[in-house]
Amino acid sequence: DYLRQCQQRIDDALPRLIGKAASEYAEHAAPHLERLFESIHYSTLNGGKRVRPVLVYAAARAVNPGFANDEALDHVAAAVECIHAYSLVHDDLPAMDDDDLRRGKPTCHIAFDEATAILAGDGLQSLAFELLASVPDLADNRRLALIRTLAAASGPRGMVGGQAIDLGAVNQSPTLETLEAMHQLKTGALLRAAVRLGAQYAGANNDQLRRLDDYGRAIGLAFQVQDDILDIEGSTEKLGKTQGADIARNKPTYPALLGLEGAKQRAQALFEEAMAAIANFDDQAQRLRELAEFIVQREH
Ligand code: GRG
Repeated sequence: DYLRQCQQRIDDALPRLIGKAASEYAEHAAPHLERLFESIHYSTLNGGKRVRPVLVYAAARAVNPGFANDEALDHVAAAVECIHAYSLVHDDLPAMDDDDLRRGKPTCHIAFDEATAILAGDGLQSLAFELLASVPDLADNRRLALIRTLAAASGPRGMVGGQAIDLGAVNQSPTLETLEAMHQLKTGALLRAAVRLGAQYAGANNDQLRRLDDYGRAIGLAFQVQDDILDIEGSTEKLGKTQGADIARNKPTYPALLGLEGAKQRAQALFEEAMAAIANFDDQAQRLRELAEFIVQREH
């Protein structure tokens, strides 16, 4: 129920927050600008589990439930989803994974064209930081901390760096350590940042931040392990993409290195690490516990 509630909340907030930017410019815009906004909407408002925004809401709630329902928190949740959407649009490009389908629909460069998809991703990235810079009623030092967290997690020391390692690893045989280092950055950094952003928004102290960071690191990696497992087991959602695409492209995966059972055990161990990290939080962290469970038990 909480997941659905938060998904609804971000699905309502995203068009409001991104649409605002579109309508601000559209009335003066040439058709090309409208096409750009259309591609941005197409890539952001087309479903998705919204795991990262839900983590933002749940982490804020764990630290201080008084902040969790703030409308301002929607800016933070939307910002992280914009970065996620941008990463998927660019990841699907011919120069990267060259995928035709995403969430069961044509990818952005198929529905529009490659140049538009590059711009949609670029635009979503900028929009994310515009959203953080304009979070209402927030002290400047806290706003700056949010911007730094998202920038570090999505840039070359985070997601972009992970993608670079991934590109370099195709047709190689990395060790488990290299695989984990890659995923910590590529997928893990943004999930971890989502937790941190919610916590920072709600004014977490250093001790809370450290524990939540440990939780975020563990579930960030668990998410990827589960993704690899689902890629092998072929969930219905994954049939939209080329099933087993990573394996077909000879990309390293957890089941390839650990076997399917070993990968499942790794996911379970990471789940337990996440739970231990927030063990001394009270009932307010219950949603984070449920989300950790969702991440390792999800079927798509
Ligand atoms: C191109 C800069 C750049 C980065 C790309 C995150 C990433 C880096 C690429 C995504 C590739 C991918 C499919 C990785 C597997 C794990 C993952 C992030 C899956 C997609 O996230 P979900 O399951 O997607 O949260 P939804 O559709 O639910 O939003």
